[in-house]
This record gives sequence, C-alpha cells and structure tokens, in this order.
Amino acid sequence: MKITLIKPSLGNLITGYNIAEGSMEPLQLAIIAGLILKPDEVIMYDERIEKIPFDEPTDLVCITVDSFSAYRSYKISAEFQSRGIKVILGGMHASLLPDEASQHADSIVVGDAEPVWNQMIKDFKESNLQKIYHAPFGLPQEGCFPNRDIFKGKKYLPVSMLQFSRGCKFNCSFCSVSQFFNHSHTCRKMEDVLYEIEKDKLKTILFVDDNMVSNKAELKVFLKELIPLKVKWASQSSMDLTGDKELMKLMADSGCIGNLIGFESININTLKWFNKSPNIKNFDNYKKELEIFRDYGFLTWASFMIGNDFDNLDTIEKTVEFAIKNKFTLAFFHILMPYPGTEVYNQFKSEGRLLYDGHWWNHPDYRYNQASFKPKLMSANQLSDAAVKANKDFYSLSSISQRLFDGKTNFRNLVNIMIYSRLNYIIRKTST
Ligand code: B12
Ligand code: SF4
Repeated sequence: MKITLIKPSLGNLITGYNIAEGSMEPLQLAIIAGLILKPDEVIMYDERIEKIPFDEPTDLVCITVDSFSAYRSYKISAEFQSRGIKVILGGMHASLLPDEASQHADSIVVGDAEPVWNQMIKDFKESNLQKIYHAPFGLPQEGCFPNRDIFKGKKYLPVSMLQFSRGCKFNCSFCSVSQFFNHSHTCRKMEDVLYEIEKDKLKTILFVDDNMVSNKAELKVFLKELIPLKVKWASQSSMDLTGDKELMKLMADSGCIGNLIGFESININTLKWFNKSPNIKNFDNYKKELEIFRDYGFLTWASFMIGNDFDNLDTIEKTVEFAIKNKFTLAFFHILMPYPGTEVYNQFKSEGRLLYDGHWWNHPDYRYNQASFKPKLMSANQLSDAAVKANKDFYSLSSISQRLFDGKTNFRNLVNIMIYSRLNYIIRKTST
C-alpha cells in the first residue's frame, strides 16, 4: 500500500509574489510518516517547492490543511478523487471547520493524527473508512516520533522543526491557536524531545511551539537538560518572558539565538482590542523589553498585525519606522485576518464587514496577503497595498544596512551576521 502526503501551496498568489524560496520542513507530515509502519509505503510532496505528480500511482492521499491553503487543498483533493483515489484531510482548518472540509474529502480528522491513525488505516484497508475521526485533543502522544526521511533531497532551509509544547495560555482575539486549543497549553514528555534531538542529530532547531514560554517552570527544567546537547535554537515566545531573568539566562545558555515575538501593534488601544495580555502590562512602547532582549543578544523576529480598527495609513507607516529604528532582525507586517472561529471573525461577521462572502479561505477570487474584510479607517485595497509597501520599506537596502549595525544582536558575531544576511536576502527577494 502506498500513502502520499501533501503540503499544499498557497494557490494563486498576487502577481510577482513568490514565497517558495525559504520554505521549511512540514513537521506534521513527518509525524504522520512516523506513524506508518512500513517507511517505504510513504512519499511526500510539498507543493510550495515542487509539483504534485497527480498521475503517480498511489492508494491513499493525506493533505494537511490550514485556512490560508484551504482553497488549494480542496482543489488538490478533487484532482485525486477524480482519479478514484481516496483523500483524507486534517490539520488546523479541517479541525476548525469539519463540515466544510468533509465536503472535499472521503474522510477528515479533527485534532491530532496520532490517536486515530491506526484505526483509520485499518478502516481504509477494510473499505470501511469513516467520514470523520475525532482525535482526543491534547498533547503529542508519548513515543511518537517524526520520520524526517521524507524531507531528504528537498530544498528546505537548513533548520529542523521540533515540538516541545502545544497551545498557549493566552486568549488573543485574532488567534486560531487559542480557539483550537481552548487557551490550554501542554508540554511534550521531555525525555521524548531530548531523545528526538539525539536520534535525528538535530543541531539547528526551530521549536514550532505556539508559545514556547507559556509554561515557564516546565520550560526551565527542559532547558537545563538541553544545555549539554549544544544545539542552536529559535522559537515563538510571548513578550512576558523578559520579566524572568532566570529563564532568559537558561535560554541563552541552551543555545537560543532568537525569538519570533508577536508585537502586533505599537498602539495600546489595539493591544487591548486584541486582548494581547502579555504585551499590555506596564506598556511603555516595548522600551524595557527590547533592551532586555538586546542585553541577552537574542535576535528578534517581530510580528505586527496591521489593519485593525485603530490603524490608518499613517499608523502603519509609523509601525514600520518603529521596526526599523529598533533594528529588528526581521519584521512581518501581516494583514489582520479573520480566521474562522476567532473573536475577530465573529465581530466582523456581526458587523457585516467580511468580504468574499464571509469565507475568504475558500473563495476563488481571494489571494494570499489581501485584506478580506472592510477596515474602519481605510479601504480593503488600501490595506492590501499598505502591507506590500510596509514589507518593501522594511526590506529596502537602506533599511537592511541600517538594521545590520547593532553590535548586541545582528552584528554581534559572524553567525548572527550570516543569519541576518541570509534571511533578509530571502525575504527581500520574495517580498519586494
Ligand atoms: C511553525 C508555524 C509556522 C512556520 C512554518 C514552518 C513550516 N514548516 O513551514 C512559519 C513561521 C513559516 C509560519 C508561517 C505562516 N503561518 Co504559521 N504556524 C506555525 C505553527 C506555530 C506550528 C505549526 C506546526 O508545525 N505544528 C506542529 C504540528 C505537528 O502540528 P499540526 O500542524 O497541528 O499537526 C497535527 C494535527 O493538526 C494533525 N494534522 C495536521 N495535518 C494533518 C493531515 C492529516 C491528513 C491528518 C490525518 C492529521 C493532520 O496531526 C498533526 C500531528 O499531531 C502554527 C500553530 C499551530 N499550532 O498549528 C502556526 C499557524 C499554522 N500559522 C498560521 C499562519 C496564519 C501563518 C502565516 C499565514 C502567517 C502570515 N500571515 O504570513 C504563514 C503562512 C506561510 C505559508 N506559506 O505556509 C496560523 C494559521 C491559522 C489557520 N486557521 O490556518 C497558525 C495556526 C498560527 C495561529 N496563531 O493562528 N507558520
Ligand atoms: S500569545 Fe500568541 S499564540 Fe498565544 S493566544 Fe496570543 S497570538 Fe495566540
């Protein structure tokens, strides 16, 4: 039996916007591959970096679906189904909107693959595949390890994805994670994580945790064990980690090179509207926090959410200026997206502000990185253009050279200079 795993691309993009370069390994597919008992039965195609050979013989197709790739995922599913091949969908979007996803697949999984995989494959082999499988929700199962062989020969960034924990204790109004995990956070068994690092000889790691520092006490125990393994790592963390000096030191000692931090906005009213609680306490426009990050030498990948109800074109420009002035290693200016099930989605829906018939993720006219709602203080087109301009300005040559010269972070040592240059080069190439 042959199983084909698929990571879909984003489908049609706005002309000239190419995001293929700089793709990273899709960990969820390696986890599924790890559940397949005979490794030679599985093959993976990542449409972000290669074409899917629809006519290659296979028995079963499994597609991982996020909201931003839902439309494309359904198209891929239809292609295989038209060839008589059964398709299973899973992932964040299929779990958030099971009724919609079910219409585009033979079966779907709500939740994690691990607990239901064996039963599902047994059912498939007995021609008894159920329409929907509900996985008990929670932490990654003990003793389940990804099969990273599926990544061999594919051009990914030289960094390994790894999971320490899932979920986040906060409840930001735009975030699918808080919805999906119901504001809960669970850590994986520490021995499993350490074993996985050693077994697969991981050296440069991106922890794909939603918020690595959500449970600081457990993280500290883990980091103490991580120190002897001498890895380099980065992750996503909430701003409140700066208040814990012991944690900051353990992060530095265990090889942390930087963090993706959700700044979201430089306006306190927006932060309150987003319910972005880790950023709100003693808000001083991040001055204190940024100094602490710099003192520990951490690179900062700053994420901003633009187009909220307090943003106009001027505040978006000021946000970009803030990011350049603070010499962030990278910054992302994401258009606020009403993801299904989130508070932001429900609010825009009740106010009649959703575009694309209220389901941008499954609309033929929607393109990645376009506004999908009516902003309050500008038009949707102005917001889409402002996002493109924000990226162009932040990744302009003058901004890149200005930001490089920070002796505490980007210019701290040769490794940091190389990371800074490579990442800025890739993003400049794909976003300008
Ligand atoms: C790491 C990450 C990234 C990395 C991607 C790394 C990579 N490999 O490519 C980076 C930083 C690049 C990134 C980018 C983006 N991301 Co992101 N990302 C994540 C994050 C934090 C973890 C994903 C992950 O690897 N999880 C670990 C795996 C093992 O868990 P999993 O995916 O849930 O899979 C399990 C189950 O869902 C299930 N499953 C999954 N697929 C399938 C398939 C089948 C068939 C079955 C049976 C089961 C199954 O079983 C799996 C194993 O347990 C998630 C948050 C999250 N919790 O999902 C956000 C998340 C997926 N990202 C999100 C977004 C919005 C984006 C961006 C669009 C941001 C932006 N505005 O540009 C971009 C998109 C870029 C792109 N082209 O893909 C949103 C998506 C919301 C939504 N409703 O879809 C999330 C949920 C974050 C959030 N806070 O809301 N992201
Ligand atoms: S802190 Fe980050 S992961 Fe947690 S709920 Fe807010 S946006 Fe989501």
